[in-house]
Amino acid sequence: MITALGGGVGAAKFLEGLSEVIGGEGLSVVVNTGDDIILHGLRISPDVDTIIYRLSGMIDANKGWGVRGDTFDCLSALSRFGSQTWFNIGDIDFATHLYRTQLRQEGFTPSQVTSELARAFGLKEGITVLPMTDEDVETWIVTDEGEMHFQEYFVKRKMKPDVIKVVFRNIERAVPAPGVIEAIKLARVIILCPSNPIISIGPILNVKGIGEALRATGAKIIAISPLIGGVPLKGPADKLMRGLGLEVSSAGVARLYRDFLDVMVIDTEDAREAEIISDMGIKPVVLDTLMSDHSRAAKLASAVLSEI
Ligand code: FO1
Repeated sequence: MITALGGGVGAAKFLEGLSEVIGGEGLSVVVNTGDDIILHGLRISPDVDTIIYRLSGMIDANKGWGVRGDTFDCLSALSRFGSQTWFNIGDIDFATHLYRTQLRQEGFTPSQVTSELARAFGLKEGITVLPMTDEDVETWIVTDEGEMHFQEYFVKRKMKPDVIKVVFRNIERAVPAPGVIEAIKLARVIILCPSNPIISIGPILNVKGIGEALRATGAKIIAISPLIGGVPLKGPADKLMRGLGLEVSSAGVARLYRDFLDVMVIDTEDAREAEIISDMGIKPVVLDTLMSDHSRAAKLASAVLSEI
């Protein structure tokens, strides 16, 4: 069995490629839920939904999130009431949030809801999507302009404020969702997807017990850097790393994972960082990591698996 950890557009793209090359082998995906937000009274879980939409072939590939061909009538109708419309929720996407909220109100846990959504969207047998925890955790960014939810910093404020600190609210209460520790223990290989190390992988590693499980597992652990030429294709990884005083490079990402990481995949543009990674006791692997379409994502996934 393969277990992947991740969240965001890069992770979803990679997982689509991975799902094509694993044949009949099982795949468990542990997903960040720190990006979750309540808007219009609805529970939105962007990283879970982005992965489910991608693996079910429904993703809007241009944006990398949301549903292909979705319309935005509900959102524009909401603007009549003065509701906040900076977070672009499409009409089909709204249905997912309505259903999730309904199930949560009926007492179902985030993992039960996620498994129901994966079933409803027809995910391939053998693929299990697990939220990192059943607790409600929220990533907040402390900036020079005040503290704000990650989505407000990223989508509404377009990453303009300077980052001072990142806080995972309620993380102290979070325990791994059912199946997460087993997925880490029983895996043959664990892949940290090309995701933001601070706000996508960071919350997962901060859930009590997950770091210990990664250090204890017999599985080979391999990470793919989300940076190409030292910058992310999308999202604020560089701004967050810089704000937290970390070195913005693939070697800087490897350093964050060094206490459990066996292999670090970096892009050909960052090949000169291989030696620094090797000096950390981590095997560097240089590959073309640009996933401009799904055949390139599948090629990357296949190259990653051949390193095990
Ligand atoms: N990303 C944006 O850049 N702008 C949006 O308006 C936006 C809306 C949105 C709605 C539902 C959803 O599931 C994801 C959405 N995203 C949007 C993506 C999301 O902000 C990020 O990709 C992740 O949270 C980062 O991992």
